[in-house]
Amino acid sequence: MVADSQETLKRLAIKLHEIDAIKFGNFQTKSGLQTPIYFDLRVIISHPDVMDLLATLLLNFVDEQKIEYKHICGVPYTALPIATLLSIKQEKPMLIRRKEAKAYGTKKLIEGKYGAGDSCLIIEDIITSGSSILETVADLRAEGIVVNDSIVVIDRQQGGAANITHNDVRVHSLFKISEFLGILREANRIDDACVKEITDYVTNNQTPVKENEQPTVDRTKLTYESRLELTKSPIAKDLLQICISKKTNLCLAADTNKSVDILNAADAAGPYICVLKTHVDIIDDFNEDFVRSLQALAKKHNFLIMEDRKFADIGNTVLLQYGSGVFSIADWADLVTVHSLTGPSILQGLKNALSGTSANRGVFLLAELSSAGNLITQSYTESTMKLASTTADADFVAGIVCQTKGVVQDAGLLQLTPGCKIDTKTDDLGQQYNTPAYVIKEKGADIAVVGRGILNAKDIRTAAELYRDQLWTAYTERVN
Ligand code: BMP
Repeated sequence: MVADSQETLKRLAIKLHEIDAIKFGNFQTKSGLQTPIYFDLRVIISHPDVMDLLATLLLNFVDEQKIEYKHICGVPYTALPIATLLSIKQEKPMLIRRKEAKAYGTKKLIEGKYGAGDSCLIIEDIITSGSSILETVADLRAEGIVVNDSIVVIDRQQGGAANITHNDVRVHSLFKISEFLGILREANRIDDACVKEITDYVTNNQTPVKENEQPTVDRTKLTYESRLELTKSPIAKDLLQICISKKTNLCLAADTNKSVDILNAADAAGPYICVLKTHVDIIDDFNEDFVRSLQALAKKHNFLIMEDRKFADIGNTVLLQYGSGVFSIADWADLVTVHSLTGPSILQGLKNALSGTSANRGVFLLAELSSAGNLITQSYTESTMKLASTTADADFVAGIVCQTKGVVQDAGLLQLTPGCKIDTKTDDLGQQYNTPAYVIKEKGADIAVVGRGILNAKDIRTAAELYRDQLWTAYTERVN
């Protein structure tokens, strides 16, 4: 804090002592423990001058800490008036978290106007264990609201801040209890024995860090618009933008052997797809011209190109496979598919191949397969998801290829699901199909892959339009 603020901070500490917002003695906490110091900031509502002082301090504090946020939410109840003050001074809209959902009407837990993906700053008066802040964070996050920062007036230094940080929320405290005691001691309001008693109490009454208890947002209920803010991958953002602007969640698997057939399919289906997926190693006449023509069509119709390469080797080999060779995939494919089998090094290897590329690139990790009798186990799927959530290359992971709703919980990752056909259940080589509505609603796909359902139709354009319509309708019904 700058010198001016330091003086105001001291004034506030002394004022709080004067109005009995801090008491020394023997008190019982919410959890039944004895404490020699008790903060009751509720009393400040009876002292507009203290409220004003606090508001000024918080305003400066938010600016100094350079905290960026769209909404502000006080932890009920004591922090509600404090949040209101800041909301008015900063001209930022408030949110209120109800302690219980209403039994009637909207049944909403969060009051106020917001969208999923919006950021929110939390305000709290005191932290001890951090659990009250975390309850509020949990309810906000369940609505898709992004919570990265919290401000507390007083941190009792009993482990609450570590608990909150552990849940990915930064804690900015106006006072730590030690600073607070220092100010009161300097003003001769308390003696050394009191400072020692409280310091010992704090040291001996620490809350252990609880394991991450974040609830998961139901990704499948969120719109593509709201997911834009939640993804860490720039290419996933690009893809979502395309889905939104073209109203399509259809990926065409252009699995034919002749480049001219792929280009014709791309031009015909182009207006209705968000991604065109290739297997370049099945093309008889693959060449540079084909790639440039496909890129031109991608530009014309605004879709991304995914090479379904299913990389599965050690880091160094995939680096070479991705960045060089006849196909030079990294040059032209916006997205590629990758098996997680090798572990984190496969992502590092692939990323290293991109050193000369400035365009957005990303991968879809395979967590499940659509073919009957495939050998992927539940534990492999879970390990794949763990890799996706813990990798240092999270900005590189656009999504997951899988078949089951619930595999992808992180709303920042896109679920791509192949095995979609309107009128057939299987082919004669183990492929398993489901209808567009089933793939989106029951399997939880964000994007469905359709190959032969479109390619073998009499008219590719009409078939692509039909699949697009059914998939998009299923998505709009899912989120409403
Ligand atoms: P089709 O709709 O014609 O069955 O094509 C499905 C496409 O999706 C193929 O390109 C296939 O390689 C791919 N795919 C799949 O079918 N199942 C998976 O689990 C993963 C895939 O990439």
